[in-house]
Amino acid sequence: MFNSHSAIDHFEIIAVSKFIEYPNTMMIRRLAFALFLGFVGPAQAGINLTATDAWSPQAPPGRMMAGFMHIENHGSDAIILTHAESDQFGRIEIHSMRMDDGVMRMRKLDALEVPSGESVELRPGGLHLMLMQPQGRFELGDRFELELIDSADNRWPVTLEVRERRR
Ligand SMILES: [Cu+2]
Repeated sequence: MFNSHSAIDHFEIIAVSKFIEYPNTMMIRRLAFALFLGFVGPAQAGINLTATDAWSPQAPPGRMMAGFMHIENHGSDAIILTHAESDQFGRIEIHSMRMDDGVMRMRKLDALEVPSGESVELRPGGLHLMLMQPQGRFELGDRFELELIDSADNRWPVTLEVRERRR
């Protein structure tokens, strides 16, 4: 339902829904202003993660796919991502990749820390999401959603776009 929006829109929507319960019109007004500016400023301590430029290289139908994105922690606390979930995939893991005797090897990470104020790059040849057991076919330009999940079970929806595999 948010397909026409960029991934960052989702975070703003989630961030607002977390704070909107407070019966504090000042805070709501401040949030509305932050939204107008396009970001939620440091006035809100705590949890504020964004994932931008999220994409997945096109893969043959039924094969595992990879997810790449730029993740940034704007909050005051470190965030420890543990995995992701999507109704489009049976299972999603966080993987690292390294050269071992001339062979690229992937390893499942149980924790990927994004320190406060820092960012982490998921990119070809490096850290990535391993999207296992795809439930459907994905064509170039298709979009699908997943949720990044941290050790406290906070969830951040991300929309990934299927793009051409980079050479
Ligand atoms: Cu992998």
